[in-house]
Amino acid sequence: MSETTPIPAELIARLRQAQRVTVLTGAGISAESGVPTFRQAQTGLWARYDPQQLATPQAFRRQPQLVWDWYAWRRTLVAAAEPNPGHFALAEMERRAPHFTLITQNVDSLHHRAGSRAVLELHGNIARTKCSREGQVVETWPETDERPPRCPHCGAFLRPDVVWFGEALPADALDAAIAAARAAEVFLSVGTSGLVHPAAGLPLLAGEHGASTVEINPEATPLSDEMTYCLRGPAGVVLPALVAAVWP
Ligand code: BV8
Repeated sequence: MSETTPIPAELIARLRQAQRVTVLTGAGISAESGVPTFRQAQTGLWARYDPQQLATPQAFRRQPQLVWDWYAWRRTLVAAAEPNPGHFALAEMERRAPHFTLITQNVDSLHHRAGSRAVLELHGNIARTKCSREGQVVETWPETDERPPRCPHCGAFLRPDVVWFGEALPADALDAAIAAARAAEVFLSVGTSGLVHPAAGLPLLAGEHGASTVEINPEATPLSDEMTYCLRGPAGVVLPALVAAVWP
């Protein structure tokens, strides 16, 4: 296991007395659960596809079956995954901090499965399916060999209920995330490359409003230089250590 940064005593003190704690997570927190991150080379038959090209309305319009099959493959990966100590540490933090908000870019439900309750899903959830025309969530549809299946109400293709590149984020989740970033005394940015907007702007917004900001990531990101602290290490190791140090 690579060396992880020791946790500064001043961060422990700040987090212990913080009333409002906000956390943003990205694909990196699910890496130790075996869910490939968004920019890690994809495996198997998906290796030749760039997720950034597939996760778009254009790709779905051009190749609906390919995009549907990609998400079906990712749903099986996610279904086989278990929350890891990083997810559980954030569920514990939610129980300990007086006011706690968890914002995630992930679409894998692992925070919910680890016991986190108030989760803001900025990019939707791969377990939900919606009509590509009317936009409403569809729970069941007639068994069919056709891929994608069709909306039982209007006949348009069904699609995953996730936010693709070029699509607006759910306004209520984004508004709540912005408010939680502005109000935070401590803001943790965990397992995100800080490349995808508007999520990547949240840590900077928190810092501009006086929060102590903490990046938890084995690698540096474009956000690193703006952060108050950078804890270099895997979320599954650093987060449990942080929670144990702050709330022994
Ligand atoms: C929008 C769902 C406007 C689908 C995803 C400026 C402002 C606003 C928009 C833009 C802008 N500039 C460009 C844009 C457009 C675009 C964008 O940001 N492009 C980028 C690439 C330049 N943004 C959008 O299109 C957004 N929409 O702004 O709409 C609008 C407004 C009104 C009306 C119409 C339109 C929509 C973005 C959402 C895209 N959907 N996901 C799906 O999952 O299939 S984003 C996708 O990337 C995932 O959600 C993923 O979570 C996210 C970000 O990636 P990360 O989570 O950071 O994962 P990544 O692999 O990149 O990094 C992993 C990190 O973990 C690494 O740093 C690694 O070191 C670290 N790590 C690895 N192991 C560990 C670890 N960390 C800790 N522990 C470990 N063990």
